[in-house]
Amino acid sequence: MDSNGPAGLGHRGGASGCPLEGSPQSSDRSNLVQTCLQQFTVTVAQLQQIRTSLLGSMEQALMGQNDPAPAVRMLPTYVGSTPHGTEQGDFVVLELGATGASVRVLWVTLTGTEGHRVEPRSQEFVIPPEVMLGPGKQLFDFAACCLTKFLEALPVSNQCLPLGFSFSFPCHQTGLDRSILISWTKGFRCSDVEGQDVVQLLRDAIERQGAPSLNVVAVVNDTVGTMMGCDPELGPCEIGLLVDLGTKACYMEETKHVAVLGEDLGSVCVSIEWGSFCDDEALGPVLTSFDHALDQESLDPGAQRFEKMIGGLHLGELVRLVLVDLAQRGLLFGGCTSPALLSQGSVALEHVAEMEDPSAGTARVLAVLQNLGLSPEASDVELVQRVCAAVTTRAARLCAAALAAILGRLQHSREEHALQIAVATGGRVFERHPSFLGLLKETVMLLAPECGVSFIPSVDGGGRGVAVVTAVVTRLATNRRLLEETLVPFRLDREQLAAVQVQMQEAMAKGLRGEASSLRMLPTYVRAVPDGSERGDFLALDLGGTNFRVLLVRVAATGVQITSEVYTIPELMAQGPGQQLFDHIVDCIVDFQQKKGLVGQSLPLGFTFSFPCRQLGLDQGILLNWTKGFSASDCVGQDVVALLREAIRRRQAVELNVVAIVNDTVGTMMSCGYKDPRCEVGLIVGTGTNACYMEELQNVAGVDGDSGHMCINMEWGAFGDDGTLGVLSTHFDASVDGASINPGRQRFEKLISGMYLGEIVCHILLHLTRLGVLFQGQQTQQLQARGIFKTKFLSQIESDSPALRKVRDILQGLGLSLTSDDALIVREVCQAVSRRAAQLCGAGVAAVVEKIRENRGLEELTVTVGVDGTLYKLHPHFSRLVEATVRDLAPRCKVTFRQSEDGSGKGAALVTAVACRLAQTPRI
Ligand code: 0WK
Ligand code: BGC
Ligand code: BGC
Repeated sequence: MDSNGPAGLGHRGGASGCPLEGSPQSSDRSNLVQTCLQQFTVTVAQLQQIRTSLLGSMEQALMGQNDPAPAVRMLPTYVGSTPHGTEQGDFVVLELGATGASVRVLWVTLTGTEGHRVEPRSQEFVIPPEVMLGPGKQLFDFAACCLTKFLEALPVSNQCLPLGFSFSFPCHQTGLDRSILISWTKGFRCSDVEGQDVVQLLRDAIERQGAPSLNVVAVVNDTVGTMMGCDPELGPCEIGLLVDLGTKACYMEETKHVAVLGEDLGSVCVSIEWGSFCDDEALGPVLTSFDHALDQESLDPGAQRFEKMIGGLHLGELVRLVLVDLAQRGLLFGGCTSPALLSQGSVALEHVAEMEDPSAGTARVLAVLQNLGLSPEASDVELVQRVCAAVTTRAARLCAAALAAILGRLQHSREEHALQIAVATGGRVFERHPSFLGLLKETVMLLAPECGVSFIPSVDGGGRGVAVVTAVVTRLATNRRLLEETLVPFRLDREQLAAVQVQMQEAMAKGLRGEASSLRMLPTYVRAVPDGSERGDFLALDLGGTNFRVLLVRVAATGVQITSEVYTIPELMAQGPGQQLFDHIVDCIVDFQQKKGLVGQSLPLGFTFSFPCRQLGLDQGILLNWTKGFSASDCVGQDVVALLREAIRRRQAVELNVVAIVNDTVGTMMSCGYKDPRCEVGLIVGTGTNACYMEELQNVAGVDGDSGHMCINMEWGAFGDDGTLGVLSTHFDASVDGASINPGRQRFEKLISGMYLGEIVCHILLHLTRLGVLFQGQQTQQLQARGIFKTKFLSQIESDSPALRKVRDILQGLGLSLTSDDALIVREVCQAVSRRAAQLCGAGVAAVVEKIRENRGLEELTVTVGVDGTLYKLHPHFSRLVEATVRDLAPRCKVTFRQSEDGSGKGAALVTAVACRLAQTPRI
């Protein structure tokens, strides 16, 4: 046995354990003691190595790599946001394991930002050793019993009290109220608990005890409680550091870096079970024989090696082992020991803290040693204090190296070298030891000088923090319930969708028969899709979508070539005098002709006019009403081709031959039909929405002929204007409709199309803010502004990762500050609104293709739908949801959705080309 380590008991010294002869001289003694204590010195290089190794293990564990098993566990806690101080209410907190061999029950009243701070009431119950080592059921019954005793003393009404369970052992948490114990630490060894959900065990015990109605809302580890208990004025703290009997830390990590979570849900508190850190290379050199001896005599040899060098449960024992060794080597207490000194655990943290307390002085040290049955000499005092300091200094420095590893992790994940961060500290080693925090700070400065770290002691051992987590969880649960209640009307089931399909088919039939129906089913005089023999140059106009386009379309044997220009229609013009609007259209055509060298050429022109028009012929369309934010005067009831021709006339020296007016759905169908002759349906889901399809002429009242087909513009945007969709419409939809320039009209469109989805989302966000579910209930002017929440935001927010960064950017762009919970809720609202829109659109398409199938008496129909529109094309999930709904509601139709590449301008040109071809073909 080397001279610098613990010796076996009893084979050295006299009856009272004192040596027979000649202790070394005091100077030698001091050097020999110094040599012994040298072992506890950890160099900066060793600390750096420990830091690096710990950081490596942390990142390995975060990435979910298990081979080899990481030396530390990184356990997500499901706590996603640091408190924002608005938490309110009364909460019961049960602490098990945070305070060692005792259970602590607290009553915490949170008063939000306004209220004054209310001191928690608490009571501590010592756990009998046999309960700490006995059956788990007994331990949880003991805890439930403590709860009952504590609450009996309080004037609690019988309302159900939210309880936060602080359980401070390594656990796999699978939810805010579900946590599986991995292994006991800190002297606990109850049976039948490891591998169990400790929340369920507590709930069962509370039930067995018949304790007053307590609702275990959340399970929290003491480090999380410490971090969450951080005074919001001083914090927020993003690291929780606990050195009590055990030691551990937690910090806020980006969820996308936590493999088991695997999604970008903002940040989550991850607790680091670093007590088990034991990298031989890094830690081996600093482990002393005293550490090995302590480990061997512990309940869990080989486990929690790092904790056994830092935790308050072990510091006293380490000091004791060194004192015994030094005494038995005659370097202390005259070589005398005492039964107390020789008995494990006789030197506690409190003793060490007292003996190191500079203000306590020699007297206190002597008193402690005498209580241990020793008769120390004055010279022993200084040596004993040095032993204490050696052990605790090492502990503080090792703890600092571990903290520096977290700082390194955050510097990395936040790409912030000069990290500024607040650390909440808790635990008796911090509270009781005079210099532990100071040593730790000093060492952190050494290891991470670039970081600005502030240390904020937790005020009441994390109890308040656990209550805050419980409050946050309760708030989140309430928010979830309120969110569900708000969004449930948007979650349409198959039955509701099938009902929409049937109602639409009925409205189609009525409209075709010319009966009263919200679907006008307008004949378009387009009887066939192009057959590929069309040729020539054509001008096309495309008005009614996001952009107004003028196109030159060259149809040749080799295909179709398009050149186009985009022009804007200012809102003022769209809502101004009709004459001004059509003059502007002609101005754009002239500008286009000049740019493309077409001046003086009178090319046949096809006009895509995406508004409801009763067509009296291919080149005659009476505008029935405006939609989509247009309301130009003196147009409704007019033939828009005539209006265009008048504008051309007003602009002398312009020759234009307007041949056809088509709806954008028809243009889209024709454009896709040019490549795919099965394309017999046109669908637009953009600013507005609508569909057309090839109907049997015999079914179209008011149009001569009963053979062949005609394309019908359904104007399905107006579906439900007769109230049929009333059941589906929510008060948010009613608000959007009420605020629109055409209230009561285009109800189906207002549930589906791009002009309105953003508005619907905005109204829901305002509603949820009023309920306090969002943005901490802070109403903001910005969101009140009409049209502020663009529909394109839905596409951006719902496009998978990094969803939440996008949500933040967008809402911060609107001047809103938000938490990650807010971001998640906003995304869920967007998903609910767009999903409903896509499903309703799918129900509409299902009605149309089923109509065609029934028209043709087919068992199975194969058909293509030509689609255009920004929402359908750009939203990440919209098209897939539409297609899935059609597959579900029209299983006997094999439907291909073909996105139009060139827009409906090409379609308008093709309709014009067909008209020109037919005009040249002599009628037989
Ligand atoms: C592009 C078509 C145009 C149609 C538009 C609809 O060429 O005729 O009106 O799509 O989509 P929006 O631009 O309204 O999103
Ligand atoms: C436990 C941790 C706990 C820490 C401080 C450790 O022994 O494993 O879960 O947070 O002690 O109480
Ligand atoms: C119009 C339709 C058009 C659709 C898509 C609706 O508002 O009434 O004619 O097809 O928008 O642009």
